[in-house]
Amino acid sequence: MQRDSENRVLRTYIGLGSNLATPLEQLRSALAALAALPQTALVAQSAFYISDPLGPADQPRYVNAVAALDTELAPLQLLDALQRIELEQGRTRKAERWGPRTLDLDILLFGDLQLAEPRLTVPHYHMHARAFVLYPLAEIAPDLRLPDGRALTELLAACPFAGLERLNRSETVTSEG
Ligand code: A4P
Ligand code: MG
Repeated sequence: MQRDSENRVLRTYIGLGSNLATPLEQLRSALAALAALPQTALVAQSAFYISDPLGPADQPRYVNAVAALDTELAPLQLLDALQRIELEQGRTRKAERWGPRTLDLDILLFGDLQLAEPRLTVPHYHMHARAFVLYPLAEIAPDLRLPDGRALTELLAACPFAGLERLNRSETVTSEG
């Protein structure tokens, strides 16, 4: 069971991304699946953001969001659960790095833990420089600090909003990308 030094359940932040097979629906399903995880509560979710693809440019734009969970799962148990949700939503892993996907669920932060295990690096290795992670994260955790002490506000100041488009709650995306 994951508790901090004051015996509180740990807060973790999950990055959600999709650019295939009606991305907005993929993210909505994924949020429902996160809310249904055992020993876990979905406590906040950002708006959805359309973002230019990072990596190969010949792929649709992404929809991204960030969710906050309070969980008693261990980090690797949570990773297993996220990978099950990815598979249930049709994720196939291809050789191409940063290629298109129906659903990607990344553990951005897990309390104040810093992990470098073969299957899991936390904080997520590129989160500090990705607008499609930092802006949605700031919506739900504006005062956040990374385990190394850096404030989210500092990271945002160095990361332009360029290539991002925030959707209003009522907007829908009707086609891929
Ligand atoms: N892994 C290690 N640390 C973590 C973590 N913190 N969270 C391992 C989740 N997984 C973690 O991931 C490969 C392996 O990383 C997993 O088996 C796990 O054990 P993957 O999901 O199979 O592959 P991937 O996602 O293609 O690889 P990678 O390098 O994690 O890619 P990213 O960083 O997730 O980037 N552009 C836009 N606009 N929006 C996006 O969301 N996403 C990507 C993928 C590329 N371009 C994008 C977006
Ligand atoms: Mg990933």
